[in-house]
Amino acid sequence: MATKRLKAAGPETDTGRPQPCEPCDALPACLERQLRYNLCREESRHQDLFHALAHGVKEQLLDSWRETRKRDAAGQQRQVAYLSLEFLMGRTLGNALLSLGISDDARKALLPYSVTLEDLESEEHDAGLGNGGLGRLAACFLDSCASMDIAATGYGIRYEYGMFAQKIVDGYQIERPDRWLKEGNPWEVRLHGQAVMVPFFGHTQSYVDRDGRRHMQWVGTQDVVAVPHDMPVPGYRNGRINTLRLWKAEATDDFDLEEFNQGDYAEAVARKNLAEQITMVLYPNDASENGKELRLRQQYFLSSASLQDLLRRHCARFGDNFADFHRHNVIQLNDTHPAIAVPELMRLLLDVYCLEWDEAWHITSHTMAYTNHTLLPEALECWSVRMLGHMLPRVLEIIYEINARYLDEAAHHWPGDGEMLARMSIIEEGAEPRVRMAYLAIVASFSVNGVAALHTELLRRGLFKDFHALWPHKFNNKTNGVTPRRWLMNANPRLSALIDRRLGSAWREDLSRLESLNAFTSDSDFIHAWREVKSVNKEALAALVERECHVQFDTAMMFDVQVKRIHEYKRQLLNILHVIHLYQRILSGDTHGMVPRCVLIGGKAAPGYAMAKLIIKLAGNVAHMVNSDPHVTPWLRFAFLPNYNVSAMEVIAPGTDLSEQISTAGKEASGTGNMKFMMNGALTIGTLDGANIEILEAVGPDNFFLFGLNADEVAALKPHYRPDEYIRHSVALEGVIELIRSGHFSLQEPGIFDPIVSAIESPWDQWMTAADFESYLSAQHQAAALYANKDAWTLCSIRNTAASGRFSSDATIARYRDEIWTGA
Ligand code: B1N
Repeated sequence: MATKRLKAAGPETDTGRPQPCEPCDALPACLERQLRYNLCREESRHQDLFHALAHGVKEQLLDSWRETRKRDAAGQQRQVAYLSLEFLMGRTLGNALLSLGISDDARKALLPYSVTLEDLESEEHDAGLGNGGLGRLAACFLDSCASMDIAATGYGIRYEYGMFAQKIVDGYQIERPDRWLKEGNPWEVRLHGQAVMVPFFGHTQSYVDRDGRRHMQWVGTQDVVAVPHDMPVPGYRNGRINTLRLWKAEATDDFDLEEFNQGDYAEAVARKNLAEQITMVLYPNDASENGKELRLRQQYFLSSASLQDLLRRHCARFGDNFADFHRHNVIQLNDTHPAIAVPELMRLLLDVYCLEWDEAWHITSHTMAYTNHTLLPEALECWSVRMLGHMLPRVLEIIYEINARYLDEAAHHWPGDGEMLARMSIIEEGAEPRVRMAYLAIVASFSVNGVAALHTELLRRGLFKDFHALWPHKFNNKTNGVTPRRWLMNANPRLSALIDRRLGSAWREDLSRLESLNAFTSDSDFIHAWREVKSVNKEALAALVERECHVQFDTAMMFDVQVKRIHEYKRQLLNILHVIHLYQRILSGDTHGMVPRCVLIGGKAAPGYAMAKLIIKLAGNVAHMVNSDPHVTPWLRFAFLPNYNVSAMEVIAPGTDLSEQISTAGKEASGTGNMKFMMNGALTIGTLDGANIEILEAVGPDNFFLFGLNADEVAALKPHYRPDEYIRHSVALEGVIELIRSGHFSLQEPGIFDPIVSAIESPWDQWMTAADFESYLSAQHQAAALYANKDAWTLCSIRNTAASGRFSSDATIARYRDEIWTGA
């Protein structure tokens, strides 16, 4: 049998480590002991001190962590397994101290070492195990589950190399490997005793058991060991410590004996590498499919290891009785990336635990819930049948069986409609047949959700409309949210303290209470204090920009910011065109109605995405021209921030005045950066896309700069889009395009921006940059006019924070809990 169940786990602690400290008055002693006995250093670098403190804080967690595990193992709560190829956790220290309520103790403990807590916090490497919004959402959800006392486990991959580090050389993006583990990860606990085996390759065969029942088995497999590395996820001051379980791939010790005996010992050992490749690197593509064999191996590795873990826990409590498995467990699939878990759960129930098909299907289809995160066709995963048949032969057989049975059901609904059935089949037929992973996920899930109201509506009306006709009850919306612990309390302690002074601290447990801030909008002291906080936060952001971009931002100017992955649909280009337009106006002496601005763009391009990389180059070249002209800089400064990541955002969001959320309507499923900015009192300039629509609704049109076509208008315009007409009717756009075409920004490399000009002018430009340009300009004009009135702007800023409560991920998770996870 391929799937061996390894021996039961030993005690879940790091053996050989010093005993846990007494609660916090012992933190100083604990720190000293860590330095002396664990790190063996007396003279310490900041990095050593960080490790000592982190180990000390982890010790403080261990007891509660164990108790949480014990409580959940015996409890009645349905347990959530959140399966995701990405968890973009960022740093842990500040968040852990906040949740445990021991930040002040940590500060005190550091006094003898003449370093600040902030110094040490900045020593921690970001856990960059994700690309962007999808991975960060998983991290926010874990934080909310722990804080809301929900028994949830995150299951992911412990990539050796996380999201690449971005360097900018001569204006071009260069990718550098992110060896985030090189100095060790103080938070993780390796649990070799709970390793499981994941099978690959081999073939299937049938056999008849003693009772005459026919079964399938998967034999001749090459197995890879999955070793769990657990990270603590502390709840906010509630004693719960949940777990993020990250799997690392290792080779089995029993390598090929024959090879061994033939003297190929070294070869056999060297082959370990093949297995260990699986968890080597995160694929750096955001919102596009990877299609690589190694990526499928990662997906199956995560899915199989996590399911074996769940089944083992279930057996430890209920023996081989699976009838109630779905009442005790729910599996939330973070997009289709772990959707191979559907046939894998069937396989384990059928082949390992010997259930009948109907029972196994009942359990699987009452356990799985699927979240869709994008409508972009290039991101919809399809795996070649050939590849699946080779790598996971038994899994492919099960997919075919699921499809056959489901198509029978669909045929009852649409009798005789063969075309419809071909369209809805999990298998896409053709020269190279493929498995449509989204269809597989929908068929097997009791819940299918989108991530913002518009996005869910477009799923129902468009991409999944046939499935919606068949199973309307499965479809539901869960608008994204962000955790206020990281994104307000920890990132913006000054604003948090100001809010505490006015509202008391109850908002920290219930973010909807921020609405009470609206009562202070005629209190001039408060307005003044609010502006002061923003100003100090802008200084911190200006220092970051100075350090990383060597551009001076002036806090008296408006800080206008767009940070997110670089993608054509997000339209960083539209932002750059606006900068060029301002630049032209300033040079021509027309500054009427302008306010001085500092524009910041940051984000990574997928390494193979040439147009996104060219947009970065354009930003850099425009920034160079803008910043080196002393006639321009009193009005306009422009910087591209390299290596945008979670930690950078913790400085950026609090210091931003204007948040750019300017995607082509219908393309951004939700967005979550938009929520972080709003929470920190930025005003949004944005289209009617994703969660922007709900932000606008929450804060009101007077506190939001709306522009552009809506999703229906974009769809209607598509067949007759004529950008040349928009350009002809816009003096501003014509001027901007001519300036780029003239080579003004590419004197060293003539013609390099031709593809950008062609894209804007193309009738096939899906992102319709030209169509929205004039409307964007007038929204920017309104933003400038409001900014000129400091008090009016500050009032809007307060109203944005006040209305941000509904975008707490606690509110989102409450709905997942009440509408998806409770029941069965
Ligand atoms: O998921 C976020 C949303 O807020 C964003 O609007 C959405 O673009 C993002 C393949 C993706 N959708 N799809 C991905 C990531 C990695 C990958 O390999 C697709 N990311 C999103 C959270 O809901």
